[in-house]
Amino acid sequence: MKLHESPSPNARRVQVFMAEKGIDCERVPVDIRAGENLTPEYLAKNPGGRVPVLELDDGTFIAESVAICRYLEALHPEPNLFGSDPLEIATIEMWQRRAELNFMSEVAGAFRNITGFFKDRETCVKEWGEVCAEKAPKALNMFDARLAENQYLAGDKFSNADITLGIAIDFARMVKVVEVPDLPNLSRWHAEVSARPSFSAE
Ligand SMILES: N[C@@H](CCC(=O)N[C@@H](CS)C(=O)NCC(=O)O)C(=O)O
Repeated sequence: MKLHESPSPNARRVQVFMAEKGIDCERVPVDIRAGENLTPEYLAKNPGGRVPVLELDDGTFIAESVAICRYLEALHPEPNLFGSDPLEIATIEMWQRRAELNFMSEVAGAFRNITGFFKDRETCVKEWGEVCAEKAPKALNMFDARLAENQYLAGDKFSNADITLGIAIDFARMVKVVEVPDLPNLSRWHAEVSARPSFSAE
């Protein structure tokens, strides 16, 4: 098994997930800045042209960070990160999707459109980036309220939802295009998840 990756938030979601599970595999660096992910060779692995991609020993390719993590969870069910009973599975999925759709996607929209980081391959609209940058911090209030009553997003158990939001916040802080407000419950939770050894994994 090989993980095609780059220093990027979506690849990091798989890196942290694997570290939580104690899984390791060969890593294949992909230089997305130089457009290695857009070559015909790479597009044959993932027609979506993004990282990460997991290559299986039989030559199968799995793209999409959540699909990769679900595959790994099915192979290595413990520690469980996607839930183990119907309600827990749905709760983790709900918070995972909220983290991805309401915050991570907005941060990505702000980053891509304001900085023009990928302007060699897409049209960047600065005004749209600014709309995303304005929406992203507002979404954090929903997570802060949830974390006032719960240790983790899905309840008392660390899950894939925490990985998505934690990494999206780290990325927002790193690229500095989205303000991350200092909300008390979110800050308490972020300090806790950041202290997990998996959050330092590469
Ligand atoms: N939904 C995909 C998103 C993957 C994605 O957007 N990856 C970024 C890095 S974080 C990428 O490959 N960007 C290169 C590009 O846009 O050309 C997933 O979860 O894996």
